[in-house]
Amino acid sequence: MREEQEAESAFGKELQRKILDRSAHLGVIGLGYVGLPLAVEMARAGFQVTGIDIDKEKVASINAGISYVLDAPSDVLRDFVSKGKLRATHALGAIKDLDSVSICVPTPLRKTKDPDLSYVVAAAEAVSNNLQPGRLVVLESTTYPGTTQEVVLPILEKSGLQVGRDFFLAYSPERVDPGNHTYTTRNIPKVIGGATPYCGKLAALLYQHFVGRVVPVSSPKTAEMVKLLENTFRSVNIALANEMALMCNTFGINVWEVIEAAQTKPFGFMPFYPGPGLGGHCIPVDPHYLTWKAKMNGFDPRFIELAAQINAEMPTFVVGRIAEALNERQKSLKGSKILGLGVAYKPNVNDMRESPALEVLQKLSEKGAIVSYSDPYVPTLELGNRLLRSAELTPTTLQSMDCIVILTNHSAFDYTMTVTHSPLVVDSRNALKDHSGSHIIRL
Ligand code: SAJ
Repeated sequence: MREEQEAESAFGKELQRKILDRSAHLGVIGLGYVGLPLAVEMARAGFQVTGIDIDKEKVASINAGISYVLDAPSDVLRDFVSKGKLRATHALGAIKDLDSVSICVPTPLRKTKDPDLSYVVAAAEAVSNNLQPGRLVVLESTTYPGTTQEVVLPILEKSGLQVGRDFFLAYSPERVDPGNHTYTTRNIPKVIGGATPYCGKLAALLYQHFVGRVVPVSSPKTAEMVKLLENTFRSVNIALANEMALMCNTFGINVWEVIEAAQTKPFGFMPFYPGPGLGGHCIPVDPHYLTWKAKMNGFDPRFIELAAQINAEMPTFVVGRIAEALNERQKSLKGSKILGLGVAYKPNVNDMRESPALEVLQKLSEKGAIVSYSDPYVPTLELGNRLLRSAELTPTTLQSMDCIVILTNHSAFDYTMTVTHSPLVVDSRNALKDHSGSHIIRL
């Protein structure tokens, strides 16, 4: 036993030395909104960094010092690239030379709403094929509890190397909030769970060089569950806000006024807001990873699934409110000209992934409405088999519509002009909280 422990510490000590003297060559697989800022922070901490991505355009862009990620500005990226501290490649063989690899690849859902780990498995296979003794592997992609130990670890041990002795494995959930300038990769606390205590120690030793605070937990599956709690917490609370909106609608109560007043409670309350549904690549997806695994373990996560159902109903509810409002004005949905104001999944971003605005516009179109949209962040939009272009927001455009529906409340919009020149506005985001008028219909 003593000898084996020595073997472990021999490889571990070598890695520790390289981390402490910053001679370690660090790698990041997946150079998106998580991986690229992480690679930049590693380079900023003084390490040699190699980013790996299958997208040759991303690789070329990085090596030209041109960033495509808001949170990793080009001037910062260019500085590290020009100094030779950061480079990108699509060659998986580069993994062989790396002392650590952080895996930051997508974990989407299949059409069946089941987890799609194909990117994680591909990355783990690539690491396994190039694994050398003394290496550290950290999975960062959001996934269900058990992925690191049940899926990734067996793949890595196909190399013949043993975790905790020959190589080291940990899970550390990404917590990036794209476009958030207050909380960044560098100052967001980082939860880390090692496949063995020593793995966790080594991963924490490395990460504390480029994140402000490391939060060690007892295992990878604990760390995986932490992230899913964080995002499922949002999903169920947004669902509560949405159900309150549906209820207030039957009571003739302004749900936004209720939430604003409830928010004056200085403790024990946190505001969430109703809307046209859940968008983005995290909140609509992550709870499905958790519920899928729970059901595999024979547990029925009724509450979380019900929340997802309520959120999924919101696009239909918004379409219903538009139909009611037009009907009050002796108009039908069919043939009415309806403009969607804001289509990105949340304010002031250009990200369309899972945006509920798409579903609202698609449903309106299917019911025969003549649909258009205006969003300064989204120049074109595929709706079914049509390609729409963002309309310029002018008084003439607004006056030519039968209804405007506010789906995403970008700060850039001129809401006074919208209220003044629109014949009817359905506001699903309380963007018009400072305006009044019988032609304003709130969720
Ligand atoms: N939404 C509501 N009502 C709310 C809050 C959000 O309808 O009260 C909608 C948004 O419009 C959007 C969706 O939910 O369509 C998701 O919004 P989000 O605010 O959760 O933003 P995301 O998807 O960018 O979530 C990310 C997450 N970050 C990570 O997973 C690392 C999440 O954990 C963050 O808490 C969140 O950003 C944040 O706080 O901004």
